[in-house]
Amino acid sequence: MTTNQGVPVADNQHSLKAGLRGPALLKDFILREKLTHFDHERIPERIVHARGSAAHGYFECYGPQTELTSAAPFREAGKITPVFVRFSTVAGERGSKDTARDVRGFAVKFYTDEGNWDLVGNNMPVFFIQDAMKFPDLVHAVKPEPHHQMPQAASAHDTFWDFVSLMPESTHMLMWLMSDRAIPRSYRMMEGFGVHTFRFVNARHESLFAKFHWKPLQGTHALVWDEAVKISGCDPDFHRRDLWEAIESGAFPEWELGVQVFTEAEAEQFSFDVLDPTKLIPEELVPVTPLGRMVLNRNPDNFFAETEQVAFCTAHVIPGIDFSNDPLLAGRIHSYVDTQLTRLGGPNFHEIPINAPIAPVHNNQRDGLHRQAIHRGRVSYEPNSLGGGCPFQAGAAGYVSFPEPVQQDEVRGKPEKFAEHYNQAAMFYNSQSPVEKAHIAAAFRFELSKLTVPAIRRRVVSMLRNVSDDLAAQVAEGLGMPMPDPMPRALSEAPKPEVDKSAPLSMFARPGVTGPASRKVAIFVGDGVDGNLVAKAGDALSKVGAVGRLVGPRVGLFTAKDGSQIEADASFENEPSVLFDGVIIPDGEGTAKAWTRDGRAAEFVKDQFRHLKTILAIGDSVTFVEGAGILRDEADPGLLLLSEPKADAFSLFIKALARHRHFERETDPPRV
Ligand code: HDD
Repeated sequence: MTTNQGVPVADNQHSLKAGLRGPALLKDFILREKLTHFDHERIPERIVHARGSAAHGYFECYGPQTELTSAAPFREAGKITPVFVRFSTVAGERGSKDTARDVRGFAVKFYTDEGNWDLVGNNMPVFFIQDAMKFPDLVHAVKPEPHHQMPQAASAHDTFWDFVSLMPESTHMLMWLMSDRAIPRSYRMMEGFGVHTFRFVNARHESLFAKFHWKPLQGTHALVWDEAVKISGCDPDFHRRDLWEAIESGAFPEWELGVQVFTEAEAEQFSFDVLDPTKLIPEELVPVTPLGRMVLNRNPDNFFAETEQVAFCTAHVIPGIDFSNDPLLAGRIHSYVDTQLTRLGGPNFHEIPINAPIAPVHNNQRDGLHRQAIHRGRVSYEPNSLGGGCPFQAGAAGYVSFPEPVQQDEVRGKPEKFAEHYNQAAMFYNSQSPVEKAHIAAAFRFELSKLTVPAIRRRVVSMLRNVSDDLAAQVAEGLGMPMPDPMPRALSEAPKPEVDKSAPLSMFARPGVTGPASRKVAIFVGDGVDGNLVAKAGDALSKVGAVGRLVGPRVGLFTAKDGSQIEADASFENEPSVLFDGVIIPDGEGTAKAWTRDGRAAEFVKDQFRHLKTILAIGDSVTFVEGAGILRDEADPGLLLLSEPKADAFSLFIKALARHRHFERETDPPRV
């Protein structure tokens, strides 16, 4: 052990004192260095997206896309570009819970051989506002209210709904936020979107518009709200842990990157404006072209050095990628560097290892706080002759902005199509399955029930009347209020949308291909349990890549029916039901009796049932499950109550587990 000056430390346990019981001495440079450094360990957290988790990986190109773009990652089949990806919630502080109802950030840094490209997106393809001018207001409204700093990591409060109900352009995004997209099961099970329209530019400087999509191989899956609330208490790190454990265990999460490409002329024909970030382009209108796949295969070595210090920025583009005139994007191009100057303490944060490009850096920028590079020689200007003219400009081989003609009056305002706010909100709602629609209504009911100002509730429901009277009526009923009149529309005649319903907008459109792999299953254990069944259950799960954990009334050793010892990994107390995707309750007379007397065991299976998970109970355990109020229902494929240990018990369980949840079972209010 040494000091920061490299001096060996003899004793790291005791400060220097004048005698064993005497006063500590100011000249103790070792103590002072240690405390001073510690005092400065925290840096400001991100103003938004403070809570996040990240991983390393790579992007692999499917094939050359040089007709579309000269961007380095898309030049040839099999080309590998390293990436670092940070997922986040938006509103909560750095230590807040993972499972809040919120948008999730999906930020990807591509370390390409022509510099870093950051695709700083979200798990929703649209945004709340159309202009960066409104961003500080939006964030002030959603953050904890300034007089008492409540609530943390939640949009269910007056100021958020006050703002958005006065901002009809947020209607479409509110539909996404109230949908199950806002409570993902895992970061691995979310889509990602670049949101804005970007430009692809090819080597001939021809440009097409581009919208980016990340599609998860794991499928898009969500929590249910009651589960999300309970997870916040028992594991606020739920998503962080899930990502970490999946990567550690080799279940590397994977996404396909695709792009919607279209011409400016096509864009002009659309009923909406492609520069408006509150609108998406239905895949029926412009299909998604797959470009390659991204695999996350390495956890960071140090959270602070990598996940915390990483600095994403929409201005980080490479040759082949350019901006559109989306006014929200314009503000972002400024905002990210600006915030990082403060957050990372100066202009040299590009030298922090996680931010440093793998492409070499040569320029005449010098000095500044925390400069790491040691520039040699006397030349730091261009043009020069003393340095042999170096570094040279790259000319046409460098970044050349797309020469978009600009010939208009300077104005503050927006194009007419931006003023249509409800077509796509309605398209989103109409594209949802009945289950998803019910969850949207329940989410509005919950969020609005938390408001203290009835006028704000009325305003939101009046907004919803422009989306769906059916939805508005359900929300009004849930709040015990009469239906208000619809909110007046800005446009008397809305353009007719090309698409009323778009199948990919439902989460059910993408169940994924990895099935039960990486899903967590509790296997109940206790004294007298059938050890043979416990072992078989564990084997069956690991064969399909699912994770079985032995859960008992306490951790530690239990004696199975045949006298062998079984060690529980977790207890009903320290890993309750919400942390598992399914439960297997093996046979065992004594065990079933003990579980019947244990309220925590009953609560465990009730929550499994309520949260629509797969339950397998065998033999005596069936009595325990039924005693908890869960009645046999042959039509429920996720409720396997077997009086005998049938040979196909575990394969039936795994098949049911792969369905993620059994929504047929759901009632509002819940039955148990
Ligand atoms: Fe932003 C962070 C995504 C609009 C200003 N934003 C941030 C992060 C993500 C997004 C994923 C976290 C990156 C990380 O993990 O470090 N932001 C979006 C998306 C938007 C969006 C998809 C709309 C399409 N953002 C937006 C606007 C502004 C900002 C309009 C300001 C004008 N965003 C910021 C910021 C942050 C940030 C203040 C906070 C910390 C940071 O940048 O590094 O600059």
